[in-house]
Amino acid sequence: MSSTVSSSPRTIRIASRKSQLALVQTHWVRDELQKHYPDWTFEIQEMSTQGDKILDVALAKIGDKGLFTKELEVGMLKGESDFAVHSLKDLPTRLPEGLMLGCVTERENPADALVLHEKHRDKQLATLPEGSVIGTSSLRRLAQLRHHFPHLQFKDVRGNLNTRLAKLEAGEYDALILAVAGLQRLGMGDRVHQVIPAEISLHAVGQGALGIECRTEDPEILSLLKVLEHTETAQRCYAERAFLRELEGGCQVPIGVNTVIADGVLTLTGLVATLDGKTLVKDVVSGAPEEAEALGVELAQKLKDQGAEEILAAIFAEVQRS
Ligand code: DPM
Repeated sequence: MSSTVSSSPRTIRIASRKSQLALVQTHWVRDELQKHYPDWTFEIQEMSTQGDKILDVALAKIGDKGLFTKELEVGMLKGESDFAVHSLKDLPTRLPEGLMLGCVTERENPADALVLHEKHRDKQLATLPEGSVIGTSSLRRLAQLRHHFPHLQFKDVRGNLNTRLAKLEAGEYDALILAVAGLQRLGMGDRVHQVIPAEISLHAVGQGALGIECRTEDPEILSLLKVLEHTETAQRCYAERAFLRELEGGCQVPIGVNTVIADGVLTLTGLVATLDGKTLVKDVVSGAPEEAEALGVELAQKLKDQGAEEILAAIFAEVQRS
């Protein structure tokens, strides 16, 4: 396969955030590429982003304009690195001029997980005691879980996975909601007490997949990355991202999705919710996986027809005020 890359071996610089999860993901990408291109050299450049530094402000309030990606993007545009590895769900749907999503890797379980405090270990969302405090800073998780479990309370939580788990152990929360994929990649899959089904909570756009961002005008890097592309995941994620882009939603909005490809048909489910969980606008489209982006746009239009834009505008105003 390395025949697609024409020039002689050189040194490739990969930009990554410094968090433990980001580094596990970037090392995986590096190791896979090294297997395909044994004569090339791959170096990892570790960086902090704004999102890693600001830990005392609710995520929803900071907004989403490349919170976890901007510093990496600036480095690529200056030619200091060749590509950047992200959790796809943290990559904005509109990228800076000159950069593109060059590769989407095979997705892990995209669902969310319930992680309980030891004292609740036999419980599930439905059976947690009245008033239990659930830690999440995702408006998407908050809105959908409030809808199904009005007996629970929700409280913001920030910081990396280990910080969050320490806060859970210290008793600040009765449970956390975290992505199954992140826990699994860090070897903490055994902390998952309940995988939350799609009927209860739709996952975030791109959740569970890695997105590799690179320069638009860099065909050599683009063809190098193609060995890691997973076509089905990419089609699903292109549909999800087109849906989110069309709703002008950043990553910090109560928008959830689910995608399935079966018998050559891509089915995309999407939802927009109010923060009190009282209104969920949800619909489904399906069609050819090759038409992924058009399906995303079609679903966004269906939800707009049902009032999605008004819901999102009201939430934006509310978050800015609070
Ligand atoms: C985004 C959200 C969260 C992350 C919002 C959402 C979760 C924030 C929170 C856009 N990015 O999901 O509705 O609950 O406080 C993030 C995680 C991963 C990538 C961690 C997680 C790992 C999983 C993956 C943070 N970004 O969601 O538990 O690769 O998809």
